[in-house]
Amino acid sequence: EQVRVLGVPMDLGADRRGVDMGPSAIRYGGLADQLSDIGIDCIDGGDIAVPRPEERDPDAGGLDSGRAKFFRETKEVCEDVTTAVDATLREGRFPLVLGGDHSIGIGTVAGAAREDEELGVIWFDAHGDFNTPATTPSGNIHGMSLAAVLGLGAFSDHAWAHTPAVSEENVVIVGLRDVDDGERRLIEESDITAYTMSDIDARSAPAVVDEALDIATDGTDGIHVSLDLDWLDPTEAPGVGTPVRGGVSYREAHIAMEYVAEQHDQLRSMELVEVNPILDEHNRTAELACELVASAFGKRVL
Ligand code: DIR
Ligand code: MN
Ligand code: MN
Ligand code: MN
Repeated sequence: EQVRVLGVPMDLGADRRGVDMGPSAIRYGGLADQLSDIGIDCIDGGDIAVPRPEERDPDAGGLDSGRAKFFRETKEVCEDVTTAVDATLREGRFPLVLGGDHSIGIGTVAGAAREDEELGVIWFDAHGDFNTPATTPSGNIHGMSLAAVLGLGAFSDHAWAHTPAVSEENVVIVGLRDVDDGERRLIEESDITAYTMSDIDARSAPAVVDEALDIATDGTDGIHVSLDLDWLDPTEAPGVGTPVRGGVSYREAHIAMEYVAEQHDQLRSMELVEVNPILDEHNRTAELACELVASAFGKRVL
């Protein structure tokens, strides 16, 4: 199996500037070496072009109701991501997408989905990313990407965003601890499963991740793993756009990825998002992201 890396230096979906440097930081953090050390061949597909926010008007439109900054540009970038991920799968390669903010997940999931197949999704994140243009407090699409995938709110009118191959029953959020009010209602009304940090505290990370994998693989033809580095505690991953204290530990993150590796046959695509080297300490968040990828691809001590 060959992994194809796709960088998406996207920061139009988030306020904090610096996540556009995530793909560089992760490559510099040793991604290719981590993979080759465990015998996985890795080719680099380069970066997808992303417009600079300074050259665009965030409210130029494209959306009939509600608010979503850089909606048009996000659509353009996500369509390119979808095309690249889809082409990678058709070549028989594994797409590993490097963000960029989490708005790119809309494009990655759409590219990972196959016609007449069901796709499960595990979203490791401190946040729900379940706002819609009607509930968003920020207008930032990175806080709406999972809702977009499921076609909630105004996203239902936009085929580039909504991926019908993903059913709410096969979507799992793991590590939730920062949710907006409108978003909370949407999560509760939906059929997705959301494991909060309290669930992880009470039941352990392995128990929760084991169940998450069961849900995402139940009746599906493959799964997509979306890893927002703010899932981890900021003491381990300070270099993220929106850090929230109380996240998973270094060890919990590794065992979670080791459990993902055990379902490797089901794993179709993966993405690493929200790495922000400007806020980091000597690139340690990007380096940790590379280590976690290695665990997800089967790296073991013995
Ligand atoms: C917040 C922040 N819920 C929003 N979301 C973040 O703007 O919708 N997602 N940071 O990663
Ligand atoms: Mn996120
Ligand atoms: Mn997040
Ligand atoms: Mn749907």
